[in-house]
Amino acid sequence: MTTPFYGSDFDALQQFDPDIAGVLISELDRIRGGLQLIASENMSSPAVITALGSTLTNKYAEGYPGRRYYGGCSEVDKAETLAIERCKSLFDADHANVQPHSGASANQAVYGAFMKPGETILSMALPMGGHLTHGTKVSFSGKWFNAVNYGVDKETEDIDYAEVERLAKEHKPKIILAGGSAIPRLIDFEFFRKLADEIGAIFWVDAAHFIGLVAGKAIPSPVPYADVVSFTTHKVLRGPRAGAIVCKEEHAKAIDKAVFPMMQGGPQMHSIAAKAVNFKECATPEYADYAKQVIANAQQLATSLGEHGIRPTTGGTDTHLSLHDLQGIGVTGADAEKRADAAGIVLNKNAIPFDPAKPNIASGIRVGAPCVTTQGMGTDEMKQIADLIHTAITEGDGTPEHAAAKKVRAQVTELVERFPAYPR
Ligand code: DSN
Repeated sequence: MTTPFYGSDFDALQQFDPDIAGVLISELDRIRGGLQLIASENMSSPAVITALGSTLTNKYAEGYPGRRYYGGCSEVDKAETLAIERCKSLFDADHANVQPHSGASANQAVYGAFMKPGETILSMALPMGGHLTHGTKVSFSGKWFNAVNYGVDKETEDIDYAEVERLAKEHKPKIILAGGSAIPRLIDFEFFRKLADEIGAIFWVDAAHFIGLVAGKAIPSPVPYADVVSFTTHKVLRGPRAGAIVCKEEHAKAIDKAVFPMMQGGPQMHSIAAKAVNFKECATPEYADYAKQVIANAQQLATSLGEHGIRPTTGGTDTHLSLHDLQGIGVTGADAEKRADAAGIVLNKNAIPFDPAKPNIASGIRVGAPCVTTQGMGTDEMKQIADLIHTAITEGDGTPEHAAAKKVRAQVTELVERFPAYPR
């Protein structure tokens, strides 16, 4: 069959560059051959990947649709306009900017829109579940801005709302930020909105982790409450590896100027086209079912791991991920990650609240259900996966040759054959 589309010519790539072609094949084999439980990963659709592998990668289009600094933008303007309109409609937002290259770039633009160097932001501490770009000293955000951090309550392990309020009133930050990368529970957006109004701050939500659940109407949306919501498009949302921002109309100009020209140059038009495809996918009933199943699976996984003594912090999850304290079974996060990996289960070590261990060792693991749910697995499979994780991390030694790793790997293989990733 002939096609007017020019791209994704794998045979040509294989002929010209067998090294990189080999990497593409073996990465696909790796994805297909194991269980992917990294909470921030997913498996984007062939439609999204097709848009990514297109000639739109060639086009310079600095500016915005209808207002570009280059000629020849008629077609990419269509792609970006579709992405913007679909994004606004999906999240019922006043304004959308779909140009951020990543979550970190999106966050950079939010700082750029609202803050001057030296001003104060109130955000969640990284070891409590926050994110590098929320003011850590190693990131631009902590080098250029004054970050005051809140954490979680010692008893509930959920956001310490009393501390948030106390710090907000004491430090009067320019921005109050909610969101992070290891928060299993729903965030009380109404509380943050009221507090921000009380002290005259901007309320920003970094929804990168859970925005896919919002898109699928499986959890409440931050959009009606926040001044600005930044997110990535590749986590539960299942789009290309990139970022986006939605905001209230009054902030539209400031956000657009901060994304371009303040923080970025030419937008990645192939990625913007892939975002448009993804937003269309997310508006379907199938995606809504998927988002609900992600939560059901994450909850089952958290419960079943807890039954093995792998304690879920906060007692469980409302979202796509759970964070587990391994101290009860005497295994470090680093060892657990290595032992699971040796058995074909990919997850990550993670600091737990008030973690006594160093971050590169950690006392916990973070597990997420987006990938395995994309593969069609349900709660029965989550119970089995919890058993496999427990066996791998308590009996294995971190080598693939160990009997426990082999035993678990055989069951992982059987499971991924029944629920294949990217079916052939
Ligand atoms: N690194 C991502 C995560 O794994 O949560 C967040 O940026």
